[in-house]
Amino acid sequence: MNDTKQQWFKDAKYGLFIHWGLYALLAGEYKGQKTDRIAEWIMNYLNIPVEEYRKLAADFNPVDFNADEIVRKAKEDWGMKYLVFTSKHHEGFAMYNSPCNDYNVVKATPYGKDILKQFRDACTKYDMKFGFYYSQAQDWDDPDGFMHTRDNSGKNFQRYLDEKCKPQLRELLTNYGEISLIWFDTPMGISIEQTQELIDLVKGIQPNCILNGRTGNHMGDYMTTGDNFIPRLPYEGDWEVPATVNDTWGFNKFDNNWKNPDDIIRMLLKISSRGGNYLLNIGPDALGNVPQGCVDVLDEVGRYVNDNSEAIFGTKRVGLYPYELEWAQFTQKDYKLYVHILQPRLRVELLNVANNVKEVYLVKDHSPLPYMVGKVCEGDSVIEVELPKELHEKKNYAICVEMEEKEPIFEDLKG
Ligand code: JFZ
Repeated sequence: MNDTKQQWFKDAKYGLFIHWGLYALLAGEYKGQKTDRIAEWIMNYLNIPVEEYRKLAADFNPVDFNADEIVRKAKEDWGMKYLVFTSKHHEGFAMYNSPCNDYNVVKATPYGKDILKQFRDACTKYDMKFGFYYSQAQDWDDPDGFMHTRDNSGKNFQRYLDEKCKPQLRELLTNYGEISLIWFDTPMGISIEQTQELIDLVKGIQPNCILNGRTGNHMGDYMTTGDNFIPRLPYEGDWEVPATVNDTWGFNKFDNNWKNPDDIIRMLLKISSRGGNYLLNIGPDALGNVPQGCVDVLDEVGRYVNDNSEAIFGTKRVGLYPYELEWAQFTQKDYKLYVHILQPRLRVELLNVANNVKEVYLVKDHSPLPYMVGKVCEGDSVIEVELPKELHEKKNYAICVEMEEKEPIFEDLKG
Protein backbone atom coordinates (compact mmCIF):
# COMPACT_ATOMS: atom_id res chain seq x y z
CA MET A 1 0.00 0.00 0.00
CA ASN A 2 1.28 3.48 -0.87
CA ASP A 3 1.94 5.58 2.20
CA THR A 4 3.54 9.02 1.87
CA LYS A 5 3.57 9.35 5.66
CA GLN A 6 2.70 12.99 5.05
CA GLN A 7 -0.58 13.95 6.67
CA TRP A 8 -0.82 17.15 4.63
CA PHE A 9 -1.01 15.10 1.43
CA LYS A 10 -3.64 12.71 2.83
CA ASP A 11 -5.78 15.67 3.90
CA ALA A 12 -5.17 17.94 0.90
CA LYS A 13 -7.63 16.45 -1.67
CA TYR A 14 -7.41 19.30 -4.16
CA GLY A 15 -4.33 20.89 -5.71
CA LEU A 16 -3.33 23.13 -8.59
CA PHE A 17 -1.12 21.86 -11.39
CA ILE A 18 0.47 24.53 -13.60
CA HIS A 19 1.91 23.70 -17.02
CA TRP A 20 3.86 26.63 -18.35
CA GLY A 21 6.83 26.79 -20.68
CA LEU A 22 7.92 28.04 -24.10
CA TYR A 23 5.14 25.99 -25.70
CA ALA A 24 2.71 28.67 -24.43
CA LEU A 25 4.11 30.97 -27.15
CA LEU A 26 3.09 28.55 -29.89
CA ALA A 27 -0.29 27.99 -28.23
CA GLY A 28 -1.04 24.90 -30.33
CA GLU A 29 0.13 26.18 -33.72
CA TYR A 30 3.50 26.31 -35.48
CA LYS A 31 3.97 27.91 -38.93
CA GLY A 32 0.27 27.54 -39.68
CA GLN A 33 0.14 23.90 -38.59
CA LYS A 34 -2.09 23.06 -35.65
CA THR A 35 -1.55 20.24 -33.21
CA ASP A 36 -4.62 18.24 -32.25
CA ARG A 37 -2.80 16.83 -29.23
CA ILE A 38 -1.67 18.21 -25.88
CA ALA A 39 -0.06 21.55 -26.65
CA GLU A 40 3.13 21.14 -24.57
CA TRP A 41 4.09 18.31 -26.95
CA ILE A 42 4.10 20.55 -30.02
CA MET A 43 7.89 20.46 -30.47
CA ASN A 44 7.77 16.70 -30.71
CA TYR A 45 4.54 16.26 -32.68
CA LEU A 46 5.39 18.84 -35.31
CA ASN A 47 9.08 17.90 -35.45
CA ILE A 48 10.36 21.39 -34.65
CA PRO A 49 14.18 21.35 -34.77
CA VAL A 50 15.96 22.18 -31.51
CA GLU A 51 17.61 25.35 -32.92
CA GLU A 52 14.23 26.62 -34.15
CA TYR A 53 12.44 25.85 -30.91
CA ARG A 54 15.18 27.48 -28.84
CA LYS A 55 14.47 30.79 -30.62
CA LEU A 56 11.15 30.96 -28.80
CA ALA A 57 13.00 31.95 -25.63
CA ALA A 58 13.79 35.35 -27.19
CA ASP A 59 10.03 36.04 -27.32
CA PHE A 60 9.17 34.94 -23.79
CA ASN A 61 8.09 38.04 -21.93
CA PRO A 62 4.96 37.37 -19.84
CA VAL A 63 4.33 40.93 -18.72
CA ASP A 64 0.90 40.05 -17.28
CA PHE A 65 2.22 37.26 -15.08
CA ASN A 66 1.30 37.65 -11.41
CA ALA A 67 2.18 34.63 -9.26
CA ASP A 68 0.66 36.25 -6.19
CA GLU A 69 -2.72 36.64 -7.87
CA ILE A 70 -2.76 33.06 -9.22
CA VAL A 71 -1.81 31.56 -5.87
CA ARG A 72 -4.19 33.82 -3.95
CA LYS A 73 -7.04 32.69 -6.19
CA ALA A 74 -6.02 29.04 -5.91
CA LYS A 75 -6.00 29.24 -2.13
CA GLU A 76 -8.86 31.61 -1.39
CA ASP A 77 -11.25 31.39 -4.33
CA TRP A 78 -10.66 27.83 -5.51
CA GLY A 79 -9.97 26.18 -2.13
CA MET A 80 -6.86 24.32 -3.26
CA LYS A 81 -4.22 23.15 -0.78
CA TYR A 82 -1.10 22.55 -2.85
CA LEU A 83 0.56 23.66 -6.05
CA VAL A 84 2.78 21.81 -8.53
CA PHE A 85 4.60 23.89 -11.14
CA THR A 86 6.52 22.67 -14.21
CA SER A 87 10.14 23.55 -13.45
CA LYS A 88 11.22 21.80 -16.66
CA HIS A 89 8.94 19.97 -19.03
CA HIS A 90 9.94 17.60 -21.86
CA GLU A 91 11.00 20.60 -23.98
CA GLY A 92 14.05 20.92 -21.69
CA PHE A 93 13.63 24.61 -20.87
CA ALA A 94 13.98 25.54 -17.18
CA MET A 95 11.38 27.96 -15.80
CA TYR A 96 13.78 28.95 -13.03
CA ASN A 97 17.30 30.31 -12.65
CA SER A 98 19.41 27.21 -13.30
CA PRO A 99 23.12 27.82 -12.63
CA CYS A 100 24.12 24.63 -14.48
CA ASN A 101 22.22 25.23 -17.72
CA ASP A 102 21.66 28.54 -19.52
CA TYR A 103 18.55 27.37 -21.35
CA ASN A 104 16.36 28.90 -18.68
CA VAL A 105 13.91 31.73 -18.12
CA VAL A 106 16.39 34.02 -16.37
CA LYS A 107 19.31 33.73 -18.78
CA ALA A 108 17.62 33.16 -22.13
CA THR A 109 14.55 35.42 -22.16
CA PRO A 110 13.87 39.16 -22.20
CA TYR A 111 11.67 38.57 -19.13
CA GLY A 112 14.71 37.55 -17.11
CA LYS A 113 12.94 36.71 -13.85
CA ASP A 114 12.66 33.41 -12.00
CA ILE A 115 9.10 32.11 -12.37
CA LEU A 116 9.48 29.23 -9.92
CA LYS A 117 10.77 31.59 -7.24
CA GLN A 118 7.70 33.78 -7.63
CA PHE A 119 5.40 30.79 -7.18
CA ARG A 120 7.45 29.63 -4.21
CA ASP A 121 7.17 33.02 -2.49
CA ALA A 122 3.44 33.28 -3.14
CA CYS A 123 2.91 29.76 -1.77
CA THR A 124 4.72 30.72 1.41
CA LYS A 125 2.56 33.83 1.72
CA TYR A 126 -0.72 31.98 1.24
CA ASP A 127 0.24 28.83 3.12
CA MET A 128 0.08 26.51 0.10
CA LYS A 129 2.21 23.39 -0.03
CA PHE A 130 4.65 23.80 -2.90
CA GLY A 131 6.06 21.21 -5.27
CA PHE A 132 7.50 21.09 -8.75
CA TYR A 133 7.14 18.94 -11.85
CA TYR A 134 10.41 17.81 -13.43
CA SER A 135 10.71 15.73 -16.59
CA GLN A 136 13.51 13.42 -15.48
CA ALA A 137 13.72 11.13 -18.51
CA GLN A 138 12.43 12.98 -21.55
CA ASP A 139 14.47 16.01 -22.48
CA TRP A 140 14.07 17.02 -26.11
CA ASP A 141 16.79 19.66 -25.84
CA ASP A 142 19.61 17.51 -24.46
CA PRO A 143 21.05 15.09 -27.07
CA ASP A 144 21.16 12.34 -24.45
CA GLY A 145 17.65 12.95 -23.12
CA PHE A 146 14.87 10.57 -24.13
CA MET A 147 13.01 11.56 -27.29
CA HIS A 148 15.54 14.24 -28.27
CA THR A 149 15.42 12.09 -31.35
CA ARG A 150 12.69 9.47 -31.69
CA ASP A 151 15.34 6.75 -31.91
CA ASN A 152 16.64 6.48 -28.36
CA SER A 153 19.35 3.91 -29.06
CA GLY A 154 22.95 5.02 -28.75
CA LYS A 155 22.18 7.75 -26.23
CA ASN A 156 24.23 8.19 -23.09
CA PHE A 157 21.27 8.68 -20.80
CA GLN A 158 23.49 8.45 -17.72
CA ARG A 159 25.45 11.48 -18.95
CA TYR A 160 22.25 13.50 -19.25
CA LEU A 161 21.25 12.35 -15.75
CA ASP A 162 24.61 13.29 -14.25
CA GLU A 163 25.11 16.57 -16.11
CA LYS A 164 21.63 18.03 -16.33
CA CYS A 165 18.91 16.18 -14.46
CA LYS A 166 20.64 15.62 -11.13
CA PRO A 167 22.37 19.03 -10.95
CA GLN A 168 19.06 20.72 -11.72
CA LEU A 169 17.24 18.70 -9.07
CA ARG A 170 19.95 19.70 -6.58
CA GLU A 171 19.45 23.35 -7.50
CA LEU A 172 15.71 23.09 -7.13
CA LEU A 173 15.94 21.29 -3.80
CA THR A 174 18.52 23.70 -2.40
CA ASN A 175 17.51 27.17 -3.58
CA TYR A 176 13.73 27.29 -3.07
CA GLY A 177 13.05 26.39 0.55
CA GLU A 178 10.75 23.55 1.44
CA ILE A 179 9.74 21.38 -1.50
CA SER A 180 6.79 19.26 -0.39
CA LEU A 181 6.47 17.18 -3.53
CA ILE A 182 8.25 16.36 -6.77
CA TRP A 183 6.16 15.34 -9.71
CA PHE A 184 8.29 13.21 -12.02
CA ASP A 185 6.83 12.08 -15.33
CA THR A 186 7.10 9.64 -18.23
CA PRO A 187 9.95 7.54 -16.74
CA MET A 188 10.79 5.93 -20.08
CA GLY A 189 13.92 3.83 -20.15
CA ILE A 190 15.06 4.73 -16.65
CA SER A 191 16.53 1.76 -14.77
CA ILE A 192 15.83 0.74 -11.18
CA GLU A 193 19.33 1.89 -10.21
CA GLN A 194 18.88 5.26 -11.90
CA THR A 195 15.50 5.72 -10.25
CA GLN A 196 17.10 4.94 -6.90
CA GLU A 197 19.82 7.54 -7.59
CA LEU A 198 17.13 10.18 -8.04
CA ILE A 199 15.25 9.09 -4.92
CA ASP A 200 18.44 9.13 -2.83
CA LEU A 201 19.33 12.56 -4.16
CA VAL A 202 15.92 14.01 -3.28
CA LYS A 203 15.57 12.39 0.14
CA GLY A 204 19.19 13.21 0.97
CA ILE A 205 18.42 16.93 0.64
CA GLN A 206 14.76 17.05 1.69
CA PRO A 207 13.68 13.85 3.48
CA ASN A 208 10.03 14.93 3.75
CA CYS A 209 9.65 15.64 0.04
CA ILE A 210 7.29 13.07 -1.48
CA LEU A 211 7.53 11.59 -4.97
CA ASN A 212 4.63 10.82 -7.27
CA GLY A 213 3.85 7.57 -9.03
CA ARG A 214 5.81 8.37 -12.20
CA THR A 215 9.22 8.50 -10.53
CA GLY A 216 10.06 5.24 -12.30
CA ASN A 217 9.72 1.49 -11.82
CA HIS A 218 6.82 2.02 -9.37
CA MET A 219 9.27 3.38 -6.80
CA GLY A 220 7.44 6.63 -5.94
CA ASP A 221 5.68 7.35 -2.65
CA TYR A 222 2.13 7.35 -3.95
CA MET A 223 0.07 6.08 -6.88
CA THR A 224 -0.54 8.39 -9.83
CA THR A 225 -3.43 7.41 -12.11
CA GLY A 226 -3.49 7.95 -15.84
CA ASP A 227 -4.28 11.56 -16.71
CA ASN A 228 -7.98 12.25 -16.15
CA PHE A 229 -8.61 8.61 -15.15
CA ILE A 230 -10.51 8.02 -11.88
CA PRO A 231 -10.37 4.60 -10.19
CA ARG A 232 -13.82 2.98 -10.31
CA LEU A 233 -13.60 1.70 -6.71
CA PRO A 234 -12.29 3.03 -3.40
CA TYR A 235 -8.51 2.59 -3.58
CA GLU A 236 -6.34 2.11 -0.51
CA GLY A 237 -3.36 4.24 0.34
CA ASP A 238 -2.22 7.57 -1.06
CA TRP A 239 -2.92 8.46 -4.65
CA GLU A 240 -3.69 11.31 -7.01
CA VAL A 241 -5.44 11.99 -10.30
CA PRO A 242 -3.75 14.58 -12.53
CA ALA A 243 -6.43 16.24 -14.63
CA THR A 244 -7.20 19.00 -17.11
CA VAL A 245 -10.08 21.47 -17.29
CA ASN A 246 -9.99 21.40 -21.12
CA ASP A 247 -8.08 18.86 -23.24
CA THR A 248 -4.50 20.10 -22.93
CA TRP A 249 -1.99 20.89 -20.18
CA GLY A 250 0.01 23.61 -21.89
CA PHE A 251 -1.93 26.58 -23.31
CA ASN A 252 -3.70 25.97 -26.64
CA LYS A 253 -5.55 28.96 -28.05
CA PHE A 254 -7.92 26.66 -30.00
CA ASP A 255 -9.01 24.58 -27.02
CA ASN A 256 -12.01 26.08 -25.25
CA ASN A 257 -13.52 22.75 -24.36
CA TRP A 258 -13.84 23.66 -20.68
CA LYS A 259 -15.50 21.06 -18.54
CA ASN A 260 -18.72 21.87 -16.80
CA PRO A 261 -18.27 22.98 -13.14
CA ASP A 262 -20.83 20.36 -12.06
CA ASP A 263 -18.70 17.65 -13.66
CA ILE A 264 -15.54 18.90 -11.97
CA ILE A 265 -17.33 18.97 -8.59
CA ARG A 266 -18.53 15.41 -9.17
CA MET A 267 -15.02 14.26 -10.07
CA LEU A 268 -13.49 15.94 -7.03
CA LEU A 269 -16.04 14.19 -4.83
CA LYS A 270 -15.62 10.81 -6.51
CA ILE A 271 -11.87 11.09 -6.02
CA SER A 272 -12.16 12.24 -2.37
CA SER A 273 -14.69 9.53 -1.69
CA ARG A 274 -12.40 6.85 -3.11
CA GLY A 275 -9.47 8.16 -1.05
CA GLY A 276 -7.43 10.21 -3.53
CA ASN A 277 -6.36 13.74 -4.42
CA TYR A 278 -7.35 15.75 -7.48
CA LEU A 279 -4.54 17.75 -9.10
CA LEU A 280 -6.26 20.06 -11.54
CA ASN A 281 -4.32 21.94 -14.21
CA ILE A 282 -4.17 25.46 -15.58
CA GLY A 283 -2.06 26.45 -18.59
CA PRO A 284 -1.27 30.19 -18.62
CA ASP A 285 -0.81 31.86 -22.01
CA ALA A 286 2.41 33.46 -23.24
CA LEU A 287 1.66 36.72 -21.40
CA GLY A 288 1.00 34.92 -18.14
CA ASN A 289 -2.80 35.09 -18.16
CA VAL A 290 -4.94 32.15 -17.15
CA PRO A 291 -7.66 31.70 -19.80
CA GLN A 292 -10.90 33.33 -18.58
CA GLY A 293 -13.01 30.28 -19.47
CA CYS A 294 -10.86 28.21 -17.14
CA VAL A 295 -10.98 30.80 -14.34
CA ASP A 296 -14.77 30.90 -14.55
CA VAL A 297 -15.02 27.13 -14.09
CA LEU A 298 -12.60 27.06 -11.17
CA ASP A 299 -14.37 30.01 -9.51
CA GLU A 300 -17.67 28.15 -9.69
CA VAL A 301 -16.17 24.91 -8.35
CA GLY A 302 -14.42 26.96 -5.66
CA ARG A 303 -17.73 28.25 -4.33
CA TYR A 304 -18.78 24.66 -3.70
CA VAL A 305 -15.43 23.73 -2.21
CA ASN A 306 -15.32 26.72 0.13
CA ASP A 307 -18.93 26.34 1.29
CA ASN A 308 -18.41 22.66 1.99
CA SER A 309 -14.73 22.48 2.92
CA GLU A 310 -15.53 20.62 6.13
CA ALA A 311 -16.93 17.77 4.01
CA ILE A 312 -13.94 17.58 1.65
CA PHE A 313 -10.61 18.29 3.38
CA GLY A 314 -9.33 15.76 5.86
CA THR A 315 -11.94 13.20 4.81
CA LYS A 316 -11.17 9.50 4.45
CA ARG A 317 -11.91 6.87 1.85
CA VAL A 318 -15.52 5.62 2.04
CA GLY A 319 -16.36 1.92 1.79
CA LEU A 320 -18.52 0.57 -1.00
CA TYR A 321 -22.15 1.66 -0.71
CA PRO A 322 -24.23 -1.00 -2.51
CA TYR A 323 -26.26 1.40 -4.68
CA GLU A 324 -25.34 3.71 -7.51
CA LEU A 325 -26.62 7.20 -6.65
CA GLU A 326 -26.65 9.64 -9.56
CA TRP A 327 -27.64 12.45 -7.23
CA ALA A 328 -25.08 11.97 -4.47
CA GLN A 329 -21.51 11.30 -3.46
CA PHE A 330 -20.33 10.35 0.03
CA THR A 331 -17.30 11.50 1.98
CA GLN A 332 -16.56 10.68 5.61
CA LYS A 333 -14.69 11.57 8.75
CA ASP A 334 -14.84 9.72 12.07
CA TYR A 335 -18.47 9.78 13.30
CA LYS A 336 -19.57 11.81 10.28
CA LEU A 337 -21.00 10.72 6.95
CA TYR A 338 -21.28 13.56 4.46
CA VAL A 339 -23.82 13.33 1.67
CA HIS A 340 -23.05 15.68 -1.22
CA ILE A 341 -26.27 16.38 -3.06
CA LEU A 342 -25.66 17.02 -6.74
CA GLN A 343 -29.22 17.14 -8.09
CA PRO A 344 -32.36 18.87 -6.76
CA ARG A 345 -34.34 16.73 -4.28
CA LEU A 346 -37.15 17.06 -1.76
CA ARG A 347 -35.65 14.60 0.74
CA VAL A 348 -32.65 12.34 1.15
CA GLU A 349 -33.25 8.60 1.51
CA LEU A 350 -30.27 6.54 2.48
CA LEU A 351 -31.32 2.93 2.00
CA ASN A 352 -29.18 0.20 3.59
CA VAL A 353 -27.36 2.59 5.89
CA ALA A 354 -27.68 1.08 9.37
CA ASN A 355 -26.13 3.67 11.66
CA ASN A 356 -27.58 5.21 14.78
CA VAL A 357 -27.92 8.90 14.05
CA LYS A 358 -27.17 11.69 16.52
CA GLU A 359 -27.88 14.68 14.38
CA VAL A 360 -28.17 15.77 10.76
CA TYR A 361 -27.14 19.23 9.65
CA LEU A 362 -26.54 21.34 6.57
CA VAL A 363 -22.77 21.68 6.16
CA LYS A 364 -22.77 25.25 4.90
CA ASP A 365 -24.27 26.79 8.07
CA HIS A 366 -24.68 23.85 10.49
CA SER A 367 -28.45 24.33 10.66
CA PRO A 368 -30.11 21.09 11.91
CA LEU A 369 -32.28 19.04 9.54
CA PRO A 370 -35.19 16.78 10.62
CA TYR A 371 -34.64 13.07 10.04
CA MET A 372 -36.10 9.62 10.67
CA VAL A 373 -34.29 6.34 11.17
CA GLY A 374 -36.10 3.07 10.53
CA LYS A 375 -36.55 -0.08 8.49
CA VAL A 376 -38.35 -0.68 5.22
CA CYS A 377 -40.82 -3.62 4.95
CA GLU A 378 -38.14 -6.13 3.99
CA GLY A 379 -36.07 -5.13 7.00
CA ASP A 380 -33.39 -3.01 5.34
CA SER A 381 -32.28 0.03 7.30
CA VAL A 382 -33.11 3.48 6.06
CA ILE A 383 -32.29 7.04 7.08
CA GLU A 384 -34.58 9.72 5.74
CA VAL A 385 -33.72 13.41 5.93
CA GLU A 386 -36.26 16.13 5.16
CA LEU A 387 -34.86 19.06 3.23
CA PRO A 388 -36.18 22.59 3.79
CA LYS A 389 -38.20 24.16 0.99
CA GLU A 390 -35.47 26.60 0.00
CA LEU A 391 -33.23 23.67 -0.96
CA HIS A 392 -35.77 21.80 -3.08
CA GLU A 393 -34.68 23.41 -6.34
CA LYS A 394 -30.99 23.55 -5.42
CA LYS A 395 -28.11 21.29 -6.36
CA ASN A 396 -24.51 21.10 -5.08
CA TYR A 397 -24.62 21.31 -1.31
CA ALA A 398 -23.72 18.86 1.43
CA ILE A 399 -25.39 17.54 4.56
CA CYS A 400 -23.72 15.77 7.45
CA VAL A 401 -25.14 12.71 9.16
CA GLU A 402 -23.55 12.50 12.60
CA MET A 403 -23.39 8.87 13.67
CA GLU A 404 -22.88 7.16 16.99
CA GLU A 405 -20.52 4.82 15.17
CA LYS A 406 -17.15 5.90 13.80
CA GLU A 407 -17.82 4.50 10.32
CA PRO A 408 -20.92 4.28 8.16
CA ILE A 409 -22.55 0.84 8.24
CA PHE A 410 -23.57 -0.14 4.71
CA GLU A 411 -25.76 -3.25 4.56
CA ASP A 412 -25.31 -5.72 1.72
CA LEU A 413 -28.22 -6.30 -0.61
CA LYS A 414 -30.11 -9.50 0.18
CA GLY A 415 -32.23 -11.65 -2.13
C1 JFZ B 1 2.50 13.35 -19.25
C2 JFZ B 1 3.15 14.43 -20.10
O1 JFZ B 1 3.69 13.87 -21.26
C3 JFZ B 1 2.15 15.51 -20.41
O2 JFZ B 1 2.74 16.50 -21.21
C4 JFZ B 1 1.66 16.12 -19.12
O3 JFZ B 1 2.73 16.74 -18.43
C5 JFZ B 1 1.02 15.03 -18.25
C6 JFZ B 1 0.64 15.52 -16.88
O4 JFZ B 1 1.89 13.91 -18.10
O5 JFZ B 1 1.63 12.60 -20.05
C7 JFZ B 1 1.17 11.39 -19.61
C8 JFZ B 1 1.88 10.56 -18.79
C9 JFZ B 1 1.31 9.35 -18.36
C10 JFZ B 1 0.04 9.02 -18.75
C11 JFZ B 1 -0.68 9.85 -19.55
C12 JFZ B 1 -0.11 11.05 -20.01
N1 JFZ B 1 -0.55 7.83 -18.29
O6 JFZ B 1 0.10 7.05 -17.55
O7 JFZ B 1 -1.72 7.56 -18.59
